[in-house]
Order: sequence, then structure tokens, then C-alpha cells
Amino acid sequence: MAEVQRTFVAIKPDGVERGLIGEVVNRFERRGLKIVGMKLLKVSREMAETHYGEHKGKPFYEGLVSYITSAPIVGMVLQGKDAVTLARNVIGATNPLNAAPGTIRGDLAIEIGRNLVHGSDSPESAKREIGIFFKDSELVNDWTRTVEKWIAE
Ligand code: D4T
Repeated sequence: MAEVQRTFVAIKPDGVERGLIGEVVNRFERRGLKIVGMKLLKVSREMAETHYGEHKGKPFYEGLVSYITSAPIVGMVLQGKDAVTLARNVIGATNPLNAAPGTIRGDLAIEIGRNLVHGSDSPESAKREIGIFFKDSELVNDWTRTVEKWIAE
């Protein structure tokens, strides 16, 4: 039975710099995911280190932190049945070289260090990441879309 979940998605600095905010948001909207939080923000070093803590010590870590803090990102909280997997499928494989055409990375990116978008990899990660980037008061918790019944049974 599909579970209604929330996931954290971010358009990374390359997506914002390249003017792809609308293009990326549009793909999640069209798929049917509900946006319950969204904002433009500059990621601090501290936030980046918390978000990417699991990668500390890896060769790409410093470059990753400097990339994610280099220009604004757009953070989003998306909700829907199986939202975590659904969003990862819309985004495509971590390395754009292996991302299928039709996915965001497969259509718009060419290498792993500039892979445009982030999506939580589990409901637990989503909860943790939403907590890093959003206060609960910034999320819309009391909204049922009138279109909902045409998207999910
Ligand atoms: P994010 O977190 O950005 O959605 O990526 P993924 O969840 O798809 O992949 P990840 O956590 O394994 O990697 C985080 C981030 O690090 C960059 N990266 C990763 C990199 O620059 N070089 C590498 O070799 C790896 C493995 C890309 C995504």
C-alpha cells in the first residue's frame, strides 16, 4: 500500500544560476507531487556540513560543500504517495552520465559535481533534511488540493 510521504528536494546553485528553477519545479508539479514548502536561500557552511555529514572525509567533500554554498538554492518539501522514490525517479541517477533521458539530470546535466538537484534518499533522510532547511511554520500543513482525487485514488 503506497504511503503518503514528504521529501526534501533542492535545486542546487547550478540550477539557480542556469535559470532552471521553473523547468525543475514544473517537472515535479506535472508529475502530481504537492508542494508544501518552497524557498530561495543561501546555504551556510554549517548547514552544508550537517546536510552532507555522511560524506565528510571523502575526496569530493570539500568541493561539494563549496559548490552548495556558492550561490542560492531553492529548497522544496514535496508531498505525495511514495514521494521519496517518485522524486528520485524524476531526478535520475546521481551521476548524470548514467541518468535516463526524461529525468532532470538525464536531460539537463552532464557531470556528478554539477548534478542540479538533490532529493532525499529515504523517509528518514527526508525528515532530517526538512528539519535542516525548514521550520515547521514554513510548511503548509492544512491544505488539501481540490485536484487530489484526480491524481491519487
Ligand atoms: P544528492 O544528495 O545531491 O541528491 O545526491 P545523491 O543522494 O543522488 O548522491 P550522494 O548522496 O551519493 O552524493 C551527494 C552529492 O555528492 C556529489 N558527489 C557524489 C560528487 O561530487 N562526487 C562523487 O563521487 C559522489 C559519489 C553529488 C551528489
